[in-house]
Amino acid sequence: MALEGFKNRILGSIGLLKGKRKVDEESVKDLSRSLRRALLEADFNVRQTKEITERIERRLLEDEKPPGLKLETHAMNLIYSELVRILGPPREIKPHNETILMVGLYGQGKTTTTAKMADWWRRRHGVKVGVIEADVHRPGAYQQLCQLLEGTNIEVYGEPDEKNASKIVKNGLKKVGNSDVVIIDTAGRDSLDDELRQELINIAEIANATERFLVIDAQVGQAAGKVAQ
Ligand SMILES: Nc1nc2c(ncn2[C@@H]2O[C@H](COP(=O)(O)OP(=O)(O)OP(=O)(O)O)[C@@H](O)[C@H]2O)c(=O)[nH]1
Ligand SMILES: [Mg+2]
Repeated sequence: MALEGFKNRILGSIGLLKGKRKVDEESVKDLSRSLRRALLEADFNVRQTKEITERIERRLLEDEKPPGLKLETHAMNLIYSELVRILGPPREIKPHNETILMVGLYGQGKTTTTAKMADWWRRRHGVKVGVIEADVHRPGAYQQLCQLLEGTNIEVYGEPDEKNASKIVKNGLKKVGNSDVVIIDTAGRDSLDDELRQELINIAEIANATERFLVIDAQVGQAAGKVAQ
């Protein structure tokens, strides 16, 4: 697994500080070099890699290590906070009157994420969640979603024999639209072709979604930018 490799490379970089009680410039440079290699191998952008490693170098040398914390743990916290920082600030989504449209390329995890999020909201916030399966291309998509949500009281709306996704969304909203959170799963393709694009535009119009979630495999690397565009 590429992500497993990335994790091990980061742990290996931090391991360079093992046994040290204070940072010195040389070990910080070693760590930075090792980390840079790990990020580039994980297909991070070159400019971003430079920025991250320079910030970590600087913070390791300048930030005060909290007392009682091992140097390695301190470095791990710094790396974690820098990686999270590039994701941007978090945004809370209130589980009330939300309609979420799941989009993305073929086989990226849209249906699985739809089910996971639906069940998460139900358990975490105790709100009513309804899901609509609007993928008319993947055989068995409706059954897949039903199976993933088996044993929960989440209502899954689908019309396995209907070929018009917009129609399913329209009917689905009538059926489960009064839920606190409605999640709509859509079809994916190898690349966004015009037909799918139009289908998505139509669905988006009908769904009037409050959020659109783009689902991308975590191993996709820099190609994610193109998909998002
Ligand atoms: N390891 C891992 N596998 C996942 C994850 N999410 C989904 N998968 C697997 O990836 C495969 C595709 O997941 P789906 O949820 O069917 O993807 P999709 O985007 O709905 O696919 P299409 O409907 O065919 O476009 C399945 O075998 C899932 O079990 C995840 O977070 N981690
Ligand atoms: Mg799917």
